[in-house]
Amino acid sequence: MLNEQRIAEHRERIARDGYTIVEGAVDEATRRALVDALERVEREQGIGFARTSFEGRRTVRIYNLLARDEAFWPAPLHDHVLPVAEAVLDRELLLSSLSAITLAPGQEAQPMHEDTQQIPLPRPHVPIAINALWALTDFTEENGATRIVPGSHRFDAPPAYGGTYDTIAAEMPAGSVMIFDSQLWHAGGANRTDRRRFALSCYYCAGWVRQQENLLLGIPQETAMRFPRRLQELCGYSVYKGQYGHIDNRDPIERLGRERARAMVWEASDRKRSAGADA
Ligand SMILES: O=C(O)CCC(=O)C(=O)O
Repeated sequence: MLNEQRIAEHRERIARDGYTIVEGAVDEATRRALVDALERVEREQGIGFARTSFEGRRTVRIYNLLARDEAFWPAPLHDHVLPVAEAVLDRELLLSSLSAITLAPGQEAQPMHEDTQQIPLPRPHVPIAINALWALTDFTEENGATRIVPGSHRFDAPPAYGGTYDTIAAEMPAGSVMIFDSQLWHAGGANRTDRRRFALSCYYCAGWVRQQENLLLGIPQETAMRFPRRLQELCGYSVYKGQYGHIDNRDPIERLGRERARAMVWEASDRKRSAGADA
């Protein structure tokens, strides 16, 4: 668990450089279990290489991980990562997607991009999404460590697709997590080794931004019912500021058999007003 000071330091680094690295976030048993689960899901569900140059034709991408194996459920709740994302966005953030990115030998460098460049907001803007890239094997220059342009989250434009830029490799030991503002220019590196580079991408967005994966439809309701409450909220069984995401004026978490977290904004403001009148 990170203390308040460490959380503030990571938040400040993200504001200044666009990214921070939490070393030693994932213990060895968890790291090993996640790699095993990825290999199992890939094998049992017959998942092969992606089919586009962006996703990587020698990269195995596994989307919608929460629906595929319970081993992935704790990841979005990790106490060295979620508090940092909450500090940047706010506690009402959502999980935008949870996927795996496994670079095989021979994978070429990915086109430089930023993760929210499809969103038509003038840059730079307030952080609207935070990506947490979990290094499940060492990330090295040789095996395709993510290439980044430090400070680029403050540039007034995204990179030209496929452009060449001065970058550094975000090298980090296995078990580290790089947390970054979605506006940071970045791309997967080229894997010139003979081993695979395993990573999880645990991507969060502000509670008022559309999620990248449609988790409410992609995860069967009977699976979501078994999640811890906080994971249900992160997936979208929650109402941002008591207003965005309600169903007929009710909290969607009630569909999972839980008590609502709080009143909708309209009810809450009436209550506030009558409390004021009574005072
Ligand atoms: O694999 C990586 O290091 C980064 C991948 C990435 O940025 C993406 O697919 O959006």
